[in-house]
Amino acid sequence: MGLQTRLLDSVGAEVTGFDINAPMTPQLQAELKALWYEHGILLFRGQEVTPEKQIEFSRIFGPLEMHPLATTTSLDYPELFVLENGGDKDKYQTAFYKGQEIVGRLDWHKDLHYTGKPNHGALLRAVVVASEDGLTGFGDLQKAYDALAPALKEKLAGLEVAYQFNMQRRQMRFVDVEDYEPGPDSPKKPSDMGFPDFPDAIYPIVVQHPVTGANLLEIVEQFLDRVIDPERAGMNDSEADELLRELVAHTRKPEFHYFHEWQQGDMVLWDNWRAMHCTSGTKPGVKRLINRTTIAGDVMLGRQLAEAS
Ligand SMILES: O=C(O)CCC(=O)C(=O)O
Ligand SMILES: [Fe+2]
Repeated sequence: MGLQTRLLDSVGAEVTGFDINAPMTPQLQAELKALWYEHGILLFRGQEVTPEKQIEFSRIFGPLEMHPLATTTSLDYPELFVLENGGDKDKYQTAFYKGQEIVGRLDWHKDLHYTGKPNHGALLRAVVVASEDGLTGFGDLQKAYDALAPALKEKLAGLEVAYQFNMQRRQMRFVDVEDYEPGPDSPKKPSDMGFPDFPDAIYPIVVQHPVTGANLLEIVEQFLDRVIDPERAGMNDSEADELLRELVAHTRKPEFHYFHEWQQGDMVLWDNWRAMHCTSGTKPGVKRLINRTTIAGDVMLGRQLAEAS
């Protein structure tokens, strides 16, 4: 058969010559894994996927992680995490952006980043494609690092940042909250969503990818809070905030992004150590269903500051 790739807009690649129902020989598995590390984001189109096939295919990339929230996993397949818009959980995910009511929008993030041990990757498969909107965006933080000016790379070496887990978007320091209003049922504290609380997670601003060794810019705007001991680099707190604003603006550049518009039969696999992601959300009432499998992270990329009080 032979796999081919076609580069997506700026980052990631579409894999063609692939059929999820064909035998996964050891050679094919090795090729797929190599492409995942090479591109960070892989798109497969026109696939006939069952839950069993999705789970089996995802295991090529590593052991799967079960999500701790029973409410979001499939009853029949604990490995499947179900993301749904247009159902009875919409009210918890509804908010207002520039006066528009939107369900399920998520800022740039990495999954489980707030634990210091993000999962290694995930695979999304469209079960029901939204009639409009419902895009998933991916941002390549390896390309973002590579594109930094040499002097800035030097300044970042050895610096650390803290991420503060928070349910309230208004309290996140680096997301864009202008013209944002939470919905009446937006969660206020982790227990509203059945989540435990988490202590701050600390990361080097430049992390080395555990497998490829590539430098990654570990700046993800959701939960980003502060530089640790900025005086070590000769900065006061406001200069450190300014640096973070500059870095967040850098990660928002379209040249590091791919926004996926879903079609039936699509699967997207990403490396959650290397790439951040976000979702546009949908208008209220629009049906959208995605099944996610999660490849467990077996490496601490960051650390936890202390136990949550
Ligand atoms: O619904 C999506 O497009 C992706 C949601 C997400 O952030 C995730 O699956 O981790
Ligand atoms: Fe996510």
